This record gives sequence, C-alpha cells and structure tokens, in this order.
Amino acid sequence: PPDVASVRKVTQNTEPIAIRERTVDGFTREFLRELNFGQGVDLSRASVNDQYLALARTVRHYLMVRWLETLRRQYELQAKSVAYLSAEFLLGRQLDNALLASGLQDVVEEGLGNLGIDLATLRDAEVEPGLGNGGLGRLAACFVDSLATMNVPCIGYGIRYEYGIFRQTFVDGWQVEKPDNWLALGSPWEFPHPEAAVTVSFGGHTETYDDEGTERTRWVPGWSVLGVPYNYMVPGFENGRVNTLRLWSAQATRAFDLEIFNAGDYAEAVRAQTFAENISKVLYPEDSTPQGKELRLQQQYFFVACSLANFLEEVLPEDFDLRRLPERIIFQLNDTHPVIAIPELMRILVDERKWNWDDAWAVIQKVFAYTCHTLLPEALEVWSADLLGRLLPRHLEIIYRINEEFLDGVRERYPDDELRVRRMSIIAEHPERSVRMAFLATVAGTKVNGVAALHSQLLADKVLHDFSEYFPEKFTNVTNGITPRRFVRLANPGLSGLITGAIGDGWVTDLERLKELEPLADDAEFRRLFREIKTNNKHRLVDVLRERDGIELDPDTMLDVMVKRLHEYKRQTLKLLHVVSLYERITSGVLDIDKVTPRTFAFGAKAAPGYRMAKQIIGLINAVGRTINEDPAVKGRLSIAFPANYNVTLAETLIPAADLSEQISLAGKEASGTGNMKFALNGALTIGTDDGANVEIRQLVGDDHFFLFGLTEPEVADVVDAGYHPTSYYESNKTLRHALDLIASGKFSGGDRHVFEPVVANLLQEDRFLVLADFQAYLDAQDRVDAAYADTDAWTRSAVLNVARSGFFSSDRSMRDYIDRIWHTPPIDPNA
Ligand code: HBZ
Repeated sequence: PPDVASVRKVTQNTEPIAIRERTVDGFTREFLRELNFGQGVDLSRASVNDQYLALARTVRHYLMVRWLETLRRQYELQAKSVAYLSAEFLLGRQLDNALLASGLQDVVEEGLGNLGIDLATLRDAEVEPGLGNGGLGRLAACFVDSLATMNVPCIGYGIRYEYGIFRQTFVDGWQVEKPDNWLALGSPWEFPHPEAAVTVSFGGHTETYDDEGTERTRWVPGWSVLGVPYNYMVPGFENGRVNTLRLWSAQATRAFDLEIFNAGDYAEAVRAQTFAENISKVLYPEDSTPQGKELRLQQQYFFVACSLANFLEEVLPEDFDLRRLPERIIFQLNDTHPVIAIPELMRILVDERKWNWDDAWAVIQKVFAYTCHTLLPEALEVWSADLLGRLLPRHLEIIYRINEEFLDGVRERYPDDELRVRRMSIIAEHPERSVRMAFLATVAGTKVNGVAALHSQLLADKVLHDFSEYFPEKFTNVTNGITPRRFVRLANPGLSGLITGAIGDGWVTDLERLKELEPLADDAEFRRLFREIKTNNKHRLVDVLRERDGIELDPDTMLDVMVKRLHEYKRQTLKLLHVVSLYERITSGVLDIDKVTPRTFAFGAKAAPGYRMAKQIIGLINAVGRTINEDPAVKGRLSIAFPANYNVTLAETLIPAADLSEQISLAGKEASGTGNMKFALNGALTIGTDDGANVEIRQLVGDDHFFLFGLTEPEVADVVDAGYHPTSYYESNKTLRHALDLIASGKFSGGDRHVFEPVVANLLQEDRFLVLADFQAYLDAQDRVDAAYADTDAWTRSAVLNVARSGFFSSDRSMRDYIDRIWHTPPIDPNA
C-alpha cells in the first residue's frame, strides 16, 4: 500500500513484484481468483455486485505495480509536487476510467465475454462517488486526471464523505432529497490506512510561555479527532503513472474514548465516537451560499490539518529542512474552503517548530495559491470571529496578526485612507466581526486566479479591486478545462472512433490536434458519419432514460439541453419561459405548429435543499413538463425531459447526445462553466450569453457557429445602476406577458394560482438576474437556432467545427497554464 512508510520498504525491497499477465487468459485467471478468494463466491453464484467488485479489484491490481513505482521514483527524485486541496472531488465512476488508463479495455471485455459476463452490466453496478456539488468538485477531478496523464507529481487532498451529494427524487414534481449511501455495497477503489491516522485538535485556549527568553504561544486544545487517510489511485492515461488522491475520514481518538470509559460511562463514549465521525459524515449540498455552520468549519480544518501533517511528516523525508518547502510543494487552494491551511501552517512553523514570525511568513507566501470560483458576493466565505475563535483560538490570533501587519503595509502605501484600510481588512466588523477568507487567501498566497478570462478580469476590477491594485503581480487567469479522457474518449466512443480514424489517436492527450478535423467539416461523408454518431448517441440516451427514469424521449427531435445546478443566476427560468411561450403561442394559434422545430427540452438540476426559490423552479419545470407532455396539441413538437438526480454518470450519456447547449447565465455571474466546454467538444452548438468561458468558446469556434444573445456585463452594470424595472419589460412585451400570465393563471398547477405565484412575483418585482431584460433577445436567438437547424448540413458543419476548435478546453492545457503561471512544477521525465 502506498503510504510513505511502506514505500520506504518497497525502496529497500529488491524482490521484483510480479507483473501481471496482460492477456485474456491472464486476466481471466486473476478475475476468477478475486471472485473466489476476494469475494468468497463461485462464478455460478456470484451476484452482479460480486462480479463488479472482483473486476474492480483485478483492474486495480494491474495499476498497483505502477502506483508503487510512481511513489518510489517520486521519493527518489524529491521533485516538486502539487498538493491540490479541495473540499470536493466529484470523481464519477472509476471502473471505465481505470480500464482506459491501464489499456485493459479489450482484454477485459473479451475475458468477461468468455465467462458469459457483459462488461456494460458491471459498469452499471458502480455507484459513482458524488463527493462534490458541481463544477468546482468536478474541476478538481479533471485536474488530477490531467496531472497524472502529464506526469506531474500531485496529491489530491480532500474529505471522504460517508454521504456525498444527495440523491434527488421528484415527488409530485417537487425535489425530495435522499441520502447518498455510496459506500453501502463496498468501495473497491479505496485503500484505508488507519495506521497512518493523524490527530486533529479543536477548541480549548491558548497560553504564552517563556521559551529560553523568547515569549511563545501554545495552543491547549479542548478535544481532538483522528483523521484516517483513504488512498485512491489516479491513473494517467496509458503512461504508467498513478498519482494519489488522499481523502480523510474522521474517527474518535482512542484517548478520547478511554478517558470517558475510565469514567465509566459507556453510552457517553459511544456518543463521543458519533460526534467525531460526524465531521466527515456528509457533504454540504450548498454550492453558493455558505451557511457559516460550525460543522462545516470543522470539516475544513479537519481535512486541511490532516493534509498538512501528512505532507510534512510523511511525504517529506524525516530530516527535511522546511525552509526549503517552496522547492517541494505548492498548496493550491480550491476556493476558500481550505484557506484555514494558511494559519495552520503558520501555527506549525511558529508554535511547533519555533520559527520567528517573519521567516514563517516568508515561506507561507511561497507555498499557497488561491483559485476563486465565483463572482457572487453572497458566495464569498466569511467566518464569524466568535465561532472561529471558539473552534480554533490560536488560528484566530494568527489571522489577527497577519491582518495587522498587512494593514500596516496598506496604511504606509495609502496614508490617510482609512476607508480603504477598512475595505481591505481581512476582518470585517459588520454585521458581526468576521474573517473574510478570500482576503486572507489573497494576502497570503503567491497567486490568485480566476477560472476564465472574463472572470479573472472582473475579479481584479471589481470583487478584489483594492487587492489587485495593491498586489498586481499576484493576479492571473487560468481558464478551466475538462478531461478529454472521460468526457470524449469514454463518454463518446462513436465520436472518438471517428476522430481517431481521421487524425489518429494523439488527440486524447493533445487536444489541440482536433484542429486537424477542420477541413473535414466540408467533407459530406464525414458529416454523414458525424450525424450518424449523434443519432446513435441519442438512441443510447433514449434507452438510458427509459430504464432509469421511465422517460420516453423522441430521438428524432432537436435535443436542447440545460444541465447544471439550479440557481437563479444560471437562469433556468429563461429557458422555461421560452418553452412556455412556444406552447402558449401554438395553443393560442399565434404560431403555426408546422413551423415549430420539434424539440426536446432537457433539464438536469439539483437545488440546494434550503434554497426555496430554486426548489420552486424545479417544481415549475416539472409542472410545465407534465402539462406539455400530455397535451396532444403539441405532441411530437414540444416536450420536456427532466430526469431526476443529474450526476456525472448521466452527464456522460446526455452530453454526447445533445444538439444544443444552453449556457444562458446573466453576463458577469458565471465564473466559467465547464459543462459548456463538454458540450462543444461533443458537437453541440451553444446558445449563450457573453459570460464566463462562453466568451472564449465563441472566440475560438467563431460567431457563425455560436448563438450569442443578451446583455453584456457592462450593459448589465448600466441597467442595474439606472434602476432595473422588470415590469416595464412585462408591460411592453406581449409575448413575455402572455407566457408569464399563463403560468400565473394556474394552467400548470391544476388551476391553482398560488402554487407558482412566488416565481412569477419574483420575476416581476425583483428579477435579480435580469431574465425579463434578456427574454426577447433570447427568443430571437432561439429563432436563429431553428433556422440554422433546418439546414442539416450547415448545422453539422458548425458542429464539426465546434469540436475541431475546442481543443483549448482540455484540462491538460489548464494544467500547463497553472504550471507555467503559478506552480512551476515540471513534469517528471518518464525516462529519467
Ligand atoms: O466552479 C463553479 C462555478 O460556478 C463555475 O462557473 C465554474 O466553472 C466552476 C469551476 O471553476 N463553482 C462551484 O461549483 N461552486 C461550488 O460548487 C461551491 C461549493 C461549496 C461552496 C461554494 C461553492 O461552499
């Protein structure tokens, strides 16, 4: 197993590890052995789950040799690594990716086939680890995939939630959350290492003491828990490298138990256990409005303290001089969730290693970098000083001191500008004293990056403007990317085969080579094959939705897809108003049904359980869907498909089938988007605003192959500054009025006018995200979509060009940018 202690043993071990035979017979033997000795069952009596677990373990054996080898070489080379600190890793299913990375797909398929087992059935037995909310968590998973593939040493550090993102169900069209018990049937991809557990402390108080003439502080914690590491393999694509993802699970400390046991209270001891284990029990399902809950801060400090201790004490050699830490590591902070690592490392250096403050601070400023993923002010994490001080008293003191010294510098640079000092303070005073985590990360980090060009610009110009003036050299951009292995090669085997047939298979690790497809956009036979693949992907989706959700989807319609978290700024309501408007105009005779392009409007979206408006909108989409799907007047023309529980697995069949990708957030609100990239790379055309990475997608694919609409960010700012009045749009636009009135009439709620009143009222009275202001422009753009879709050949040509010109959005490129601009961690030469 790959913890450092055993790696050291492996280094000394001269016995070669038997390389497993990569033949069908060799695989079959290994698989049956796992079934018999691992699962303890005969093939004849093995359940699908038995077979899946045996297969997973067999595959991981093949990767294991490479994992150990990677760790051994890394230890020898002492190369600089990336520690990607992220509260979320939204991995998706592991089996297929492991098969692809290890090059075992064909051998396994044939071997299983000989035994009468269908690989696809076993694939479907895997429950995906949903250890993330959405884009941010999935980005972390794409990044570690790319780093492994690019031969860059990386450890992903995060939390092994016992329950991931909730399973969404619909009851009468309303979202009901069910726990995601992803571990119930066993998790064959993880390697627990209880012997390497780390103790993490909380609470208590601080005290000063005299240390041979120097006054020092020590933290006397009140309680502690254990962090048990679970290691996961992160295999590179066909390159023999396997990096590590280390997720922490909380357990009660033995000491804690014992103390209470000795006091004779068994029940109390068990309660303590439960209390400790709560820390990694469940992923918080809020993706934008942090609630400031104590347990959440416990989670953050828990995983960060475990990770720092693990890196400093286990990964680095025992005698390592921490002054050289910047040569060995960069801690990338995935949003503010791990930012408490900054005072934690200060505490370790100053209190435990007894460094002076300035030396410690100098190192800190070289080993942390911060990625921001939002522009919404309410999404910026702020911790109440009271809460933070109770849970982590020493860390709060350290934050105060960092702030004092920082503000001294600000005062020096801007004398007599107390307003600015107050604006820039890491500590806010109103409405209560609190710590602004984004500011702390910016002050302490070597770099701050946004996740798309527009986002980074707005960060520097608006959200963190004072800071970009003060530290201009810290601000940079790295546009997000997605892994082509999972989202093209695995998700879209048809398209992958077509591409490889045309330009060879180099594109899988060098996605810019898709450019070579450009001339083929003008090749009629290529376009025919491309279309055929899209159709096949739709048929595959039809099967999946029928089986999974009982949804009947018409594969002969345009598939228009909006999948992402439900959020007002993303504007699912704008898309819904388009559908309602079409329906209203058809049924009232304004629009000739024969002129309407047959479309399936697909939605996939989870709402944060406490986000009432988002849940209302889900209810409304389902209600409109029910009415429209049952109405013979629009049969074969309009339908809504809203499968519950959109997740990575569903994305993998939905995205390759899509014709149209909806990326319609209000300009200036979506930091980047990554779904937008997945669609373009799978040959969907985008209808989108000038927001996030849409801007870059449009620039690359070209205006003629992208349906742009809506206010630009500066226009939004002007409209808002001038005082936005949604009712004026309602009053002056008949189409809009009729659509909204139809909802308000109770048409979709069995005549009950109250049910969706809050949604309509919110749009009419507040409409924070300017849905009504962009409505007409959106409808016009949808008319352009229809016109373009009518010319099948031209549409296919645009789709091919979208694929050919989207190579930039590989997460391999994002990683190269991080390496060049922030990390400076060269790949390991595989021949060294
Ligand atoms: O991060 C998303 C952005 O909205 C999206 O534009 C971007 O493409 C993506 C990757 O950079 N942000 C999130 O997904 N955010 C969260 O999931 C989140 C989770 C917990 C929080 C706050 C935000 O406390």
